[in-house]
Amino acid sequence: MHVPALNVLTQADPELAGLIQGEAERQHDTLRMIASENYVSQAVLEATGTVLTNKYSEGYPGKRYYEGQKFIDPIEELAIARAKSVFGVDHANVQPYSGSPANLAVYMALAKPGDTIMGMALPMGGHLTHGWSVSATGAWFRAVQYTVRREDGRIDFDEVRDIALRERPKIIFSGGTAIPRTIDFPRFAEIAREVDAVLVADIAHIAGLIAGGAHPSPVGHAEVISTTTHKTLRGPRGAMLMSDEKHAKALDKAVFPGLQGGPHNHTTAGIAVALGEASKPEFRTYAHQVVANARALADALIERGFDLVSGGTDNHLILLDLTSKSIGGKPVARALDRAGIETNYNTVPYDTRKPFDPSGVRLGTPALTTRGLTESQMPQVADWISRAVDAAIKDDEAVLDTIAAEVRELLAGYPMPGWH
Ligand code: DSN
Repeated sequence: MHVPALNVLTQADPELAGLIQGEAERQHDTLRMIASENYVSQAVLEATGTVLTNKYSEGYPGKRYYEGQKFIDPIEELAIARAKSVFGVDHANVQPYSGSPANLAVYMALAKPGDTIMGMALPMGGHLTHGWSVSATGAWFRAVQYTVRREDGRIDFDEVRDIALRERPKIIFSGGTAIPRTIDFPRFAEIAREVDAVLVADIAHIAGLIAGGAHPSPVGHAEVISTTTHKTLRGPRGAMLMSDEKHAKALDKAVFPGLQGGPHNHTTAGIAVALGEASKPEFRTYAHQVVANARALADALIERGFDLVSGGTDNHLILLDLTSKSIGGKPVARALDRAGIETNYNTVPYDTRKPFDPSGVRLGTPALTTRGLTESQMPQVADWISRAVDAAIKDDEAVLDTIAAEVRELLAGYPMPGWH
């Protein structure tokens, strides 16, 4: 049963309530390994499902365009204060609706259409909004892109520096969506300084690891930091922009009135709760466990003959390269899903297959860590993945169903926030 209970919704709209119950049960019974997903706490669920959704609050605390902000202002101030304290920054804006709008606000604050901007290419592990051609950021700016080395899947800082010196970008984005290694923010900052660019750290994937001390912080290196709040940070779906005082005003103006209307106050409250949780010692334990689990899983997968991009992981994420298995990422992700293991197919650097059926599968350990799994279960997880890949190659659905039952049996012993 969903927690908090859906008693009234079940009466008012049984069809919808049934779908929500179904999704909650699915989340309970599945080994959720999409690297960008997690389980929020019941406290975060409660805060986001409140009357705060009823309220319009264009503007910022103390400077709103609508009356009735007696409780909304302190809620947003609390979220801001907690973001500043957890990440050690001068300024935080907690209003961006999600990661892509947050990054758009960065462009609006720091550049003009047509300016040169630089980011990691999407197939190398970057994000759409770091200048990839199909994104507005690739269409409206002159985007130049850096890659990773073919030999070891790591960022080639000589190449980053060469491109930066040649192209003189206004903004350099560091970070991405499929980077299994520690991001060297000081090295990026050195290059940005040399070409007089603003370094932006997009820490969406690793924000929780940074908050918990399991990944180095970009603070003091990147002038602007952008993050979502729902990945390793374990808050509701939303985003934040953080910076030194120098960029504070421009970022705020870009978010509102530049790009958005009223902030989603129920989300702001959920972010405040999640940041409160992230400041506790238990969160540090969780963040380090996420990394320990990913390392243990990477080792167990390598032992079972899998190739991993960059040969392993330093964070929460593993990129399986299935090239040597003569099967694509898409059929494997589908087979894993039937086996109760939720992942996503993903391009690998220098992929020879098409983006809709690439050679990789991305795995992450944040959600299973929140459920309470530790290193001791990772060989079992690797075993299931290995059996599911073999079953996908042989088209053996019975094996996938057997694995799904084993997954359900294991997870029955690990409570899920939001389900009882
Ligand atoms: N969709 C996110 C991810 O899965 O990494 C990035 O925006």
